Amino acid sequence: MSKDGAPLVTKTALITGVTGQDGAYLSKFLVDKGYEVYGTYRRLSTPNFWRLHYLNVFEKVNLLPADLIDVGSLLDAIRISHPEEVYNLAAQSFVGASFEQPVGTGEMNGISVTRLLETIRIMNPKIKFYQASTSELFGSGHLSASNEEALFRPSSPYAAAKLYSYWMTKIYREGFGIFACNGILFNHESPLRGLEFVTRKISNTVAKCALGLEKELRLGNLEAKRDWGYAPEYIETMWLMMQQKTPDDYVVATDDSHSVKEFAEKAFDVVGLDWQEHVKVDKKFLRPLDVAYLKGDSSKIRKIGWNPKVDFDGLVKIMVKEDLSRWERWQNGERFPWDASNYPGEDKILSRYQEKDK
Ligand code: NAP
Ligand code: F7E
Repeated sequence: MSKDGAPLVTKTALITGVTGQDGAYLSKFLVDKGYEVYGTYRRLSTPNFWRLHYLNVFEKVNLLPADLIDVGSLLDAIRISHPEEVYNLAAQSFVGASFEQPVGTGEMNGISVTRLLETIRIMNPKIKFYQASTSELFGSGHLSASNEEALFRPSSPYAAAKLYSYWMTKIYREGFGIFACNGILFNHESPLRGLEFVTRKISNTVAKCALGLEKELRLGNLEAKRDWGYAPEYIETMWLMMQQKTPDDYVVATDDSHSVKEFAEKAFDVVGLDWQEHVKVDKKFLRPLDVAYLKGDSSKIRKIGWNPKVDFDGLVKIMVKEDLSRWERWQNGERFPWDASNYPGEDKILSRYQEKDK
């Protein structure tokens, strides 16, 4: 029995991309439900388990080395873990980088998903499969909220690759009878978000500005609008979809949209600073193509019991306060698993498609 007296589930799940934001939150969520959790990670020269440590779940996850590009490692991951549910979260997840590495992104976010679906079809077609699809599928040109029926107009190599894997997931469901779902998740953020994504870039830099460690926040397209939600609430929908009688695709969103400028303004407000004194526009952060506006219509997933609580203001506060507290602890000599203290910032990084101004 769990702490609150509810019976514990005794299922086994395999999560690909367990070291990422969603992988870490989903691991904790499933471990708390009583799942036996296996997670794949790829070999890196420096281990990257800080998020699992941060959530105190590292010891409870069984780690399996695997790269989605390498079919043998997928076969072994399934053979060793015997999962009932596979959550495919591993991806090259940064849209900006997909313009610089379009081939690798296509391989990783497109073909690799078919590789994993084939592994499941051949080894055990009863395994349920969750695919991390994305609001980027909707792309440019939408003026109102997008639901599951909205048109897809991908505007990046990232989105084009994810569109292929979205369709392959449907094809394996309809053609081979696999329980396969697409979670079409809009942007979801948290203090565990990667530092290159705009929300965490803002919250981290705002915290540093508040402590006098930084003066400027350099951003690209301030007018872009996104439907930003809170990641720990979003990962619950992944599980929820997999517990339904029939597999299906669901949009997950707050159904509200705000600009990058509004995010920055609110974030500086949290620490009592004026955003206009710190934010500078830098062409380096403009993409060859950008999606101007995204807003979701998540009525379908709400009908099966999803009820998120954190709104835009709440999200900005959570992120800024957590980054502020981390920098304060760090300045006081405390050492803990965390990414920002080792991050050089993006000034160090040159762009291949946008020459740095001479
Ligand atoms: P994330 O923090 O960037 O995590 C991505 C994970 O994929 C990391 O564990 C990463 O490993 C792993 N990975 C990358 N390349 C790999 C490879 N070749 N082989 C094996 N693993 C590899 O992303 P996230 O925000 O958690 O997103 C999870 C999934 O949801 C992704 O598929 C993303 O595209 C999708 N998605 C995200 C959002 C969002 O707003 N967060 C919205 C819609 C969809 P390393 O730690 O080694 O890099
Ligand atoms: O950009 C603009 C940028 O990189 C958001 C991924 O999780 O969500 C994410 O993709 C917006 C874009 O996220 C900067 O041009 C302005 O319009 O935080 P982002 P994303 O591209 O929306 C979707 C749903 C996913 O599936 C992806 O995996 O912000 N922006 N200035 C900037 N963006 C960044 N990164 N850095 C800037 O300086």
